[in-house]
Amino acid sequence: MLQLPFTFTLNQAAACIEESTPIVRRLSSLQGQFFDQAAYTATLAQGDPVLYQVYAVDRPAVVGELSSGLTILYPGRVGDEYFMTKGHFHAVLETGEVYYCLGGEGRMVMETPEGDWHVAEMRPGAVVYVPPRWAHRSVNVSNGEKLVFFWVYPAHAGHDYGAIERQGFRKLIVARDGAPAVIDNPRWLPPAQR
Ligand code: M6P
Ligand code: ZN
Repeated sequence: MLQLPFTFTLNQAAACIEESTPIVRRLSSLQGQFFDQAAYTATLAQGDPVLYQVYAVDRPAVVGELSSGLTILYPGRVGDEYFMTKGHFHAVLETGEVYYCLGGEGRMVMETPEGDWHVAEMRPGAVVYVPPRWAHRSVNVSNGEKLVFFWVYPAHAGHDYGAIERQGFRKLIVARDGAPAVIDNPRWLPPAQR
């Protein structure tokens, strides 16, 4: 069937896509992901804060289509660990993604199934290219600012949360002396030991 071109409005001042209703992810949906379990329980007990909102412009999950959208990741911490997205591999592993940072300061934590890892900086104007096979998670390391970024990926890629839900990413981003630092995740095991 003929696909018709269309336009949507990314409203940067309002940090939204005007035609889209956001998906809201709260702290409770990241159970087991923050390394300081006591801090997680304490933060959850004070209410279940919104960590991020995703304005998606979804397209049919077929080869050739592109889904895109805008994510707003709020500032905050659970213990020393900054607010972050769940993170995922693509269900179709051989698919990549592009992220264009519009506001705030963040890190993109990435890793492959073999355990290679990379941390990229996100700041306004930075475009992070996530190659096929790399899981990705965004982290807001700013001091009270929203991290805002636009993303595009192949619409048939899908999301695979399993491996990340089980043991998280190899690296964590935490505050050390007021600045973001990359540390090892003690729960992470190399592929041969899983
Ligand atoms: C990005 C995109 C989306 C994704 C969203 C939230 O902006 O990659 O596809 O859904 O982040 O991340 P997650 O699904 O890991 O919670
Ligand atoms: Zn993705």
